[in-house]
Amino acid sequence: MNVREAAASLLGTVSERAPLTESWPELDVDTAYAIQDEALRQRRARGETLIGVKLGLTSRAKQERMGIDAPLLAWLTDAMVLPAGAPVPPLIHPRAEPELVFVLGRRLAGPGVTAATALAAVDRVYGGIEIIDSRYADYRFTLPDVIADNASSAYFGVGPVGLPPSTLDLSLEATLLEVDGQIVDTATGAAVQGHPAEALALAANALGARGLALEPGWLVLTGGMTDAVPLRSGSRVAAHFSHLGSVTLSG
Ligand code: 0L1
Ligand code: MG
Repeated sequence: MNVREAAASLLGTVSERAPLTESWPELDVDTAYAIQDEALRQRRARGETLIGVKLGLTSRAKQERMGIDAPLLAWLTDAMVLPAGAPVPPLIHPRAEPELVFVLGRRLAGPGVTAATALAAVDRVYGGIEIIDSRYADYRFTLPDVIADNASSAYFGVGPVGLPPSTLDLSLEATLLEVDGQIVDTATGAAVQGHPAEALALAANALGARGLALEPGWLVLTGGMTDAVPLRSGSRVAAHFSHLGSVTLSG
């Protein structure tokens, strides 16, 4: 299998499959990002627009659950955005996680980006929910597998309140994650690399190493604050933020 075939095969997957590394054991992280980039190229060729990036595995809760201790990046397109309250389209085995979402006012290009310079490039911060849906059976994968799978990305919704980041302490911004009326988990922004601006700087520097940058107007999902929870059909998941309002999606 080559990069183009792997990207097409992942994009065409609609039910659980084996990890790429079972048949391609030498697949490395750089090649996995090349597969991710090729899948983005194929999605753009069919009409999707690139609108930003997401980070995954930026919190200890997520890293411990997935058994991988390295954050990773993936692409966001307009086809992944869900309006508030919207039903999540049928997926393989969706999970939901609350995230802090930046909208960039200025271009941010690594290397050398710090949390402070990253935050200065942010126009607004929002609360959000990401819906992940690994194409791999039981969410079992290696780091190259999950990178090639665009970090399990499926959909996301962004909340109604966007604030300039200077108006709140994002390390203290709290979320309550609710499923069908029960609070199932809580976290603050400090769960995301100590401060979500650290995750933003990480994204800018990682893209910089690949000759890329975060562009003005892009969204950046900074990573699940809590572990992800399964989203069952007919179920309703909400993330309530202390200053950024609430976001609700339905399975
Ligand atoms: O949870 C996973 O499927 C691992 C990839 C990272 C996804 C995320 O944190 O958004
Ligand atoms: Mg996420």
